[in-house]
Amino acid sequence: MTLISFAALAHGYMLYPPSRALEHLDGDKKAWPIAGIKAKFRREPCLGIQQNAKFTAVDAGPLKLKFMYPDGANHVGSCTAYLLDPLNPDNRIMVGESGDCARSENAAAGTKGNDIPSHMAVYIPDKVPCDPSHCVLQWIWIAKHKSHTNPERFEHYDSCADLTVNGAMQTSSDIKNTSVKSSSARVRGFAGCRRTLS
Ligand SMILES: [Cu+2]
Repeated sequence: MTLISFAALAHGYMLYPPSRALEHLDGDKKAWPIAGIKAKFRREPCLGIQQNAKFTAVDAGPLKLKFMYPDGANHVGSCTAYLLDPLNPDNRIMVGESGDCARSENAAAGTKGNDIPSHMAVYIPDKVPCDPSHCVLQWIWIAKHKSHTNPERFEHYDSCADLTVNGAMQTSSDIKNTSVKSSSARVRGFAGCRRTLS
């Protein structure tokens, strides 16, 4: 194993919809993990970052998230996307899931120094847990270090993008119970809540 990305300071981030970190954080920091690595190499979770100056307008329906994985994208791992209410982030629904959102356009790991693009399909419903004039799309990536000296080490990432959802209406609280259940299942073993997007 020679392609070890151990010292890389950039890892992965959401390009579209443009994330808060992309807009407000300097340089590589937008791609840093939020957990699973020494404090000096991680950034704050995206819900704590200043919101986007301009919200991205999207339509209810299919949406393609785009990502960039700097430095060869040598991490793999599952990705989940949520739509949430920025005024009460516990009000959230899962809008998509991918077994490995870093590898949709490049099956193998890239070369150190190269940036690897990737994408993931989500579905924005027409009933949303937020005021459609301001929702947040949160992407969460649990990434494993394939060629690291400790292959069981996971790094946690997130990206938040502020959205306006056209053609949607806000729903009431019954959505909340569903989302709490699915998120605890995910934390237990990443095996819960297999919502299929067709
Ligand atoms: Cu990393």
